[in-house]
Parts: sequence; C-alpha cells; structure tokens
Amino acid sequence: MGSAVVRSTVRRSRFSVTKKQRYEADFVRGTEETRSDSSGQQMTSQNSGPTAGVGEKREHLYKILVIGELGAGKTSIIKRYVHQFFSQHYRATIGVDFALKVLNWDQHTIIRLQLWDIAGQERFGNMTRVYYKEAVGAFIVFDVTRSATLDAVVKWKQDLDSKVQLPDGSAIPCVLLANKCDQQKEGLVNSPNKMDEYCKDKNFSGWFETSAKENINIEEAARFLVNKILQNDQIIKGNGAQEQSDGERFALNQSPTNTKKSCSC
Ligand SMILES: Nc1nc2c(ncn2[C@@H]2O[C@H](COP(=O)(O)OP(=O)(O)OP(=O)(O)O)[C@@H](O)[C@H]2O)c(=O)[nH]1
Ligand SMILES: [Mg+2]
Repeated sequence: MGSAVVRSTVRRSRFSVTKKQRYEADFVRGTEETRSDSSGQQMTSQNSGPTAGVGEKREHLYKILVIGELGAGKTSIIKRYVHQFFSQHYRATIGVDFALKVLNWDQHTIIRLQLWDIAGQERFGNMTRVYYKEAVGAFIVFDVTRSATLDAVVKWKQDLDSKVQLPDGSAIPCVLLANKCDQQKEGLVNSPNKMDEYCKDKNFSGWFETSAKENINIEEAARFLVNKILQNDQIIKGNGAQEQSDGERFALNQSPTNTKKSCSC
C-alpha cells in the first residue's frame, strides 16, 4: 500500500469501491482475501445492508477508520493485516491511504472492510470530518513505548465522536490498540486493570495489545470490531425476519478470540 495522497480526490461524502476492486474481490470470493488501493481513486463505503451475491452470498461493506498519533503503527498494522507484511522502515502517511480486506465471514456472508489509514498529522488538519464520514467503526492506535501517544488518544476519540455517529446518534464502535507490545512499555499500559477502566471511562468498545511486527492480536481486534459493527447493523436495521435470521447466523461468530491482555468494556 503506497502512501498515495488522495487529499484532493476525497471530496464527496459518499464513496464507492472501484470497479476494479469489486472485480478483484468477487474473483477471490470463497477465501479470505485482501486487496488494497493506493491509486488515489475514490472508494465508496455503502455500509448498506447486505446484498445478494453470486451463490446467494450476502455482502457487507464497512468503512473502518484507523487513527492515532504519528508513528504509532497504523500503516504497519494495516499492512500486516492486509498483506501479512512488516517493515521497520518508517514513511509517514500523507493525507489518507486505503486498503480493502475481504473476509469470508461464514458460509453465507462476505464482509469487505474498507480500511482508511489516516495520517497522524491529520489531527492538526481540517480534513478529518471528510475522512470520517459514514465510517461504522474505528481503531485508535497508540505506541506503548511513548506514553504521549496514549495521552493524545482522548483527543482523537473526541474528534471522532464529534464528527461521525451512527444513524441513531450514538458513537461508532471504537477499539483501542496498544501497539508495539513487542517492546518495553511505558505508563498506564503496564496496568491492564487501569486500561480497562480507561476504556470504560472513554467509551471504547475494548482494547488490545498488538504488535504489527510480531503479528500479535491484529486479527483478533479486527474480528472483535466487526462483531460490534454487525450487532449495530442488526439493531439499526430493525427486527425484520431476514435480519433475525442474520442475527442467528452472526451469533455463531460473536465471541472474539481475545488473547493476550485485552478487554471488552
Ligand atoms: N517494534 C515495533 N515497531 C513497529 C510496530 N508497528 C510499527 N512499528 C514501527 O513504527 C514506525 C511507524 O510505523 P507506521 O506504521 O508508519 O506509523 P503510522 O501510525 O502509520 O504513522 P503516520 O503515518 O505518520 O501517522 C515504523 O518504523 C514501524 O516499523 C510494532 O508493532 N513493533
Ligand atoms: Mg502511516
């Protein structure tokens, strides 16, 4: 995933997956697959209901934000999750970058996660309102070796909650990622109980210690967030018979494999 600057192209409030991406994602249906986009073309998030696909598979497209301070590891987490790749080399993201992860959620359901990798420096810019639009979930990432990046988390959360909400006005589910857990930790993150309290207090859905380098807890955190999004989707869509049957189906997947120091508040 390159660091294509799309600042100038992201103007509309509604975005759509490019034809190429849809073709690629369709092509890989049946397996868990990943695709990313650094072309700078507009992507769309329809967060709309499931659509019937070939072989009667249901599809959900969810826009997920990945935000947090500079150098916290947002791009690295996405690269690990989408490409199973890690590099020590730091190249700051400029503006926003995108990646698409296709999950073969269950026999009947495909979930496309449109991951918006927003540059840490954007907290000081005025584009986040545009980038956040129509997101249904978020990760806020901090670096466990630099407690200042945890101090800044609350500002990111406030920015997020003030600029994007679910249709019923509630906050979108947000998971806190304590990244670089392969290294020496500094501050609050050394006390899991205090982190639990912190998350509850700040209205995070949960938190996970992660390492993009060692591939720790990234898939688990994503599965946890997707489960929260699916629950909200069901609530928002009401109690139609079809949704109820979806609910039964999703219930099969609702226990995230929480490994290593994580909580769901
Ligand atoms: N040891 C270790 N290093 C990591 C980990 N994740 C990221 N890094 C390193 O931290 C640096 C910054 O990572 P990025 O993923 O570019 O950070 P970012 O949050 O995308 O930064 P911005 O794009 O500037 O907002 C890079 O040198 C990465 O190699 C991790 O889990 N462990
Ligand atoms: Mg980055």
